[in-house]
Amino acid sequence: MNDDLNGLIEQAKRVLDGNWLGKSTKPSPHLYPHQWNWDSGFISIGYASYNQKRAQQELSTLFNAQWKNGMVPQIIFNPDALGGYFPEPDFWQCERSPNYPKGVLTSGITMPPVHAVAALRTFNKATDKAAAKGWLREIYPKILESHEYLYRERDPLKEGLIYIRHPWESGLDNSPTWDDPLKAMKIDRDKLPPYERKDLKKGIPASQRPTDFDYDRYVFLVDLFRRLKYDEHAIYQECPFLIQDPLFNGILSKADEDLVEMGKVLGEDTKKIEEWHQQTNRSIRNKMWHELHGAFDVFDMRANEHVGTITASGFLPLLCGAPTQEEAQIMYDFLDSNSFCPMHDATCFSIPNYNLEGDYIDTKNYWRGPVWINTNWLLMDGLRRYGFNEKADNVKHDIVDIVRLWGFHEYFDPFKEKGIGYGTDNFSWTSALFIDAASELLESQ
Ligand code: 9WN
Repeated sequence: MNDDLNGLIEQAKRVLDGNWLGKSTKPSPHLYPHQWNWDSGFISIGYASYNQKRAQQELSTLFNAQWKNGMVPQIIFNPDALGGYFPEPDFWQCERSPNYPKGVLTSGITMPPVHAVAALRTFNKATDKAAAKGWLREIYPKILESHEYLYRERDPLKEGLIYIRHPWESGLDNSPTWDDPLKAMKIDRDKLPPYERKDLKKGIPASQRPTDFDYDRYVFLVDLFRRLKYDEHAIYQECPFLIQDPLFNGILSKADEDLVEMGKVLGEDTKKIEEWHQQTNRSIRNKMWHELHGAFDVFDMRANEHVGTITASGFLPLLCGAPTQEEAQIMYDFLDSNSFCPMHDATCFSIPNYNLEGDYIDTKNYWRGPVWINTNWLLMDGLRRYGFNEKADNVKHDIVDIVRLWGFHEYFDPFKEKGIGYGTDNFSWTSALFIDAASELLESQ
């Protein structure tokens, strides 16, 4: 078993080497040929356990593309790989914004802010602490600025809750949660700018990707942003998709906590960040708790109501300590039920991204039911925070086993009998987080 795991860790490192672009890592060889925001966070967590220099470089390269208003873009385009993905810089037209940074090519939206979590982990794993502290001093103010951007520009009600304005910002593009908000958007297909999907030309079945209905709405939103020159105030007035998401806010609040830790290492005043964390936790608890479902739910700011479609994202606030112990227990009972694959059930892997008994379950379609390693890695920490250690260990073992059995895929079928991974192969965050989880397992033996 140990030989097996050591061999697989070496294989995972080779996947990351293959996706290494010189200063950052692309998510996969063909489907995603550029640098992605939260992917880089997860990738650096993998590097942190064996290559401190790369872990730092991954995050530093991402923050070199930070916008002047502090936003960390969703994609930093690789100029040598243009033409293989949609949408690319010619479509985003981000130069219309006065905030667009010089010398880089980026998209005009952001993603869940995992970077403080990744940076703290990178620092904590460093053996040469003095050198790592030098890097921390450089990255800390940049991550702080990115949180400032979110609280300043994306929290109009000053609740400590950030809204996302595009499903791509959630990182969970076609989650069933977005179905109703996307359906409620009134768009005129004839007025959409012409576009061609590239994702369906990479050998992945269309049934495992978002639909054309989804893409029309993704494109509508990008077109709106560029017409509004990426002005956040104007976007807030006009954007039909404005969502407060428990995954995004749960990660932000955890990242606040880790930013405070980083600030303390550097002797900085962290009072403001502590207040952000407290307020975000309070508001997640007060505004996002769904009594009926026993989990946190997305709040649609346009419809002014909960969406009511619970996915595994509804458990993410365990990570930042938002729920009370009593609420956490209610969530746990739901999470460890047939809905999300209970422990000791030999037929499935935990934790599928969407309720296995839900109305829209599709276990091979992207964010509509498969198991994803990144969200599970975060949930593992959330479970541990509330003392659900056996379940956390179960999630860790499943991360390792699913990769051992089916390889470094992007996402996986939750049912063991299917025996299959989906999406692209040689996926970077699957490899990186496998390295992290498998190394910890080996160390604990
Ligand atoms: C759009 C890169 C990204 C991930 C997202 C995942 C997918 C992109 C796409 O790939 O989204 O951002 O083109 O489908 O949904 O979480 O960051 O791996």
